[in-house]
Amino acid sequence: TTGSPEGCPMSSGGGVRALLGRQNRDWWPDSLQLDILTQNGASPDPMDPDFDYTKAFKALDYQELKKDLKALMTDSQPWWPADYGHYGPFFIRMAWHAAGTYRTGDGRGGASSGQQRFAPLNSWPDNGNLDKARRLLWPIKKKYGQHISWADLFVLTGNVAIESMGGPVFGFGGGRKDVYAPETDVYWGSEEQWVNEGVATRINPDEGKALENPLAAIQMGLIYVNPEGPGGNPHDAEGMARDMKETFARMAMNDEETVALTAGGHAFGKCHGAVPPDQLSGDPESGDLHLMGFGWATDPEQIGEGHITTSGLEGAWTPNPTQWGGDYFRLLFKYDYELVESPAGAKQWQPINPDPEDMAPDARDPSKKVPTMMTTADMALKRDPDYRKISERFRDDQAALDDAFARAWFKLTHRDMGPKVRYLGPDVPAEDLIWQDPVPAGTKASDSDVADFKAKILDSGLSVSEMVKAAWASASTYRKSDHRGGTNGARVRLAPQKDWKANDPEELTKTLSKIDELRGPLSMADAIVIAGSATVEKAAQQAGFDISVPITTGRGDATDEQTDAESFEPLEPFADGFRNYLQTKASVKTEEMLVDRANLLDLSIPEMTVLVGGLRVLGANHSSAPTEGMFTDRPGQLTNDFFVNLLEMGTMWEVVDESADELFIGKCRLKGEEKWRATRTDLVFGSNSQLRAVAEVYAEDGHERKFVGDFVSAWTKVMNAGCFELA
Ligand code: HEB
Repeated sequence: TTGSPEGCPMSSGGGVRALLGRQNRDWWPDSLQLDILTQNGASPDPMDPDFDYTKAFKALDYQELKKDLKALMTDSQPWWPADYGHYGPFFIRMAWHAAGTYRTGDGRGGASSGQQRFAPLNSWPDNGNLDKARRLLWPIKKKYGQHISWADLFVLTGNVAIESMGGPVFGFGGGRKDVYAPETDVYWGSEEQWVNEGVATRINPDEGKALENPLAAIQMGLIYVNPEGPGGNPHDAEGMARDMKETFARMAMNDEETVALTAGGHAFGKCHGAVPPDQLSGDPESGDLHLMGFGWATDPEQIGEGHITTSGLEGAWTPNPTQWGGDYFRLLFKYDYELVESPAGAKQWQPINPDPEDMAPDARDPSKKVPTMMTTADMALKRDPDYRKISERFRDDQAALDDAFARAWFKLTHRDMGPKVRYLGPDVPAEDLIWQDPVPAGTKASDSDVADFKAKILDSGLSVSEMVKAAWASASTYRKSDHRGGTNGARVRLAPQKDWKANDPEELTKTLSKIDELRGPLSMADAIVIAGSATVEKAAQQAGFDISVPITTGRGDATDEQTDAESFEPLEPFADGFRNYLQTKASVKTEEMLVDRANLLDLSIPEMTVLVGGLRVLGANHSSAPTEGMFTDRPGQLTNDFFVNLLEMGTMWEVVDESADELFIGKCRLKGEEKWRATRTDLVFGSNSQLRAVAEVYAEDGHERKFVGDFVSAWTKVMNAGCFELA
C-alpha cells in the first residue's frame, strides 16, 4: 500500500473502507442501544426545544464559577485523592484530551460538544481515568446547571487549573453547546484493536504507510502519539519526532506550538503506572452496572495510596508538579537520561544521578522523594534538531515560553469554535488571531442597492450555470465541524480557494470579475450570494414558479493578510457530489463522500436530495462532468426533471468502465439509444432505497412547487452557513 494522495480527505493506504470505520456498536456490541428511541426524528436532547445556550451562558455568574473551580482544585476527595493535594494537572489533561481530538482534515473532533462524556472517547485507552476528572466536576456542573455546558466546563476548568498553579493563560471563550448523544459522524479509524491491544502504528515508512486522512492520532485510542515511542519503540528518536510533527500538524500546530504545549503541559502533574494494567477492570462503556460508568477500576485502598495506573508510565517531570516554571527544560537539558521500566512495565526515561533537589515529591507523601521522568515523546524535544532549537530558546527565555504556551493552549482549546463572534464571556481576548479566520464587519445593503445589482447581474451575460457555480464555490466550503469556510469573507476570490480545481478556476475568475465590476457598494461576499440567488429566482420563474429567494446581506470581505492560506488547504474538496466533481477515485465510495459533505454542510437527507436535483438542472456541474446528471431538455430552469427522468422506467443504465465504476450511460430500454450520462452521485438517488423514497416525493405530480420551495430553502441555508453575524 502507499500513502494517502495529497489533499485527499478520504484516502487510506489503498483498499475500500466504510466511511465511518469502526463505530461504537462494533466496539461495544452489548451496550444498551438507545437509537431505537431516536428513530422517527425524536431528539435525545432533554433541553427545551427553544433552549438558547448563549442566553443561558450570559446569565452565568462567571466569576463565582471560577472561584468554585479554584476551590475544587485543592478539595481532595477520598474516592480519588488529588496528587500533591492539587487536581490542577489532572484537569489540564482532561481539557487537553477534550480539545486534542480536533483534526484539520475535516474539522471534526475537538472540545466543542462535550464528546468526552460519550463512547468511544470516554473509553479510549488514552483517556484513562478522565472519567474520575469529570465526576469530580459534577457538583459544580450541577450547581450551575444550564448556564455552563460540560463542553465549556472542560475547557474552563483547564484554564483555571493553569492559572491556579501560576501558569499563563491567554483567555477563554464560552459557547460550546452540549449534545446528548455520541457523535456518529466522526471517522476514528477502521482498526479492530486498541493501542493497548497492540494495534499497528499508522505511520510506517518501511511499509510505505502514511497517516490516513483525516486521522490525527498514531494508533487507535490515542489522542496523538504513543508516549513510549513509535509503536512502543523508545529507541526510534527520529520516528518519534516524525510522529509528533505529523500528528500535531493535523491539529493545526507547528513545531513551536508543539514544543510549548508539551513542555508547558508537562510542567504539571505526573504519569500513573504503579499497578500492572491487568489488575484494572474494563473501560467505562463496558463496565459493570454497579460501577456507574467508571472504568479502569482498582481496589479503593490502592487508589488511596496512590497506586494508580493510567498510561502505565510512572512519575513526574519536575520537582514542582503543581507550580508553573522552567524546571521541565532545566531538567531535560541538565541530565542525561537512561531507559527504565515503570512498575506497570512501560518504557520511560530517568535522569542519571539527579541532585536531591531535582527529585520529585511522592504524590501522596511530600516527605518522600522519587525520581523524575521523561516519556520518549518528551525526549524528542531534545533529541530532534528542530525541536531542540526551540526547546533551548524556551529554556533560556521563560517569558517566550509563557507567551507561546498561553497562545498555543488558547488555540488548542478554541480552534474548533469558528469565528470569534461565537465566543462568549468576559475573558474573550481582544486580539484577533489569524487562525480565527477573521473577517472585517460588513454592512447591511439597502434594498435599492440589492435590486440594482440584481438587475445588472441578470443582464450581464453571465449564464445561470456560471453564477450558481460561483455562489456554490463560495458557500460550500462551510463545515459545521469547526465552523470554518462559507460565503462570509469572500475568500473564494483569494488563494488558495480561487485556484482549486473543483472551482473551475478560469471560469470562476471570469465570473467573479464581472460580479466585482457590477457590485457597486455591496461587499464581494454579499454580491456573490446575490448573483447566485437572483439566478435561482429567475430560473424558478422561467419554470413557471413565482418565488423569491430570500437574501441577507452584511457579509464582509477578508484580505490576503487576514487569511492563513495554508490553513485553508484542508478545506479543498476532494470530491463534491453536488457539482459532480471527483478528483480521483478514493478508498471511500463517491456517494459516501457526498453524504459526508452534506453532513459538514449541516444538511438533512431531503435537503441534500433536493439540492443535488436542483443543481443538476441549473448546470452546476464541474467542467469534468459536463452533462452527467443533467436529466433535462430545458437546462437553466428550476424544474424537478432530474427526479422525474431518474425514476423513469424507460431508461436502462449501464456502467461505462467496470473497473472505475464511476460513469454510467442511460439508454432507451426499447430502442437502445443513449439518453443520459450519470455518475454514482446521480444514480444513488435511484438505487438507494431511502434516497429513492425521497426522490419519488420530488418527482411526484403535485410536488413541482414543493420541489422549488424546498430547493430555495436548502440553497438559502447553504448561502448563509457560517455567517454568524447575519441573524
Ligand atoms: Fe501529556 C500526562 C503523554 C502532550 C498535559 N501526558 C501525560 C501522561 C502521558 C502523557 C503518558 C501520563 C498520563 C497518566 O496519568 O498516566 N502528553 C503526552 C504525549 C504528548 C503529550 C505523548 C504529546 C507529545 N500533555 C501534552 C500536552 C499537554 C499535556 C500538549 C497540555 C498542554 N499531560 C499533561 C498533563 C499531564 C499529562 C497536565 C498530567 C496529568 C496528571 O497529573 O494527572
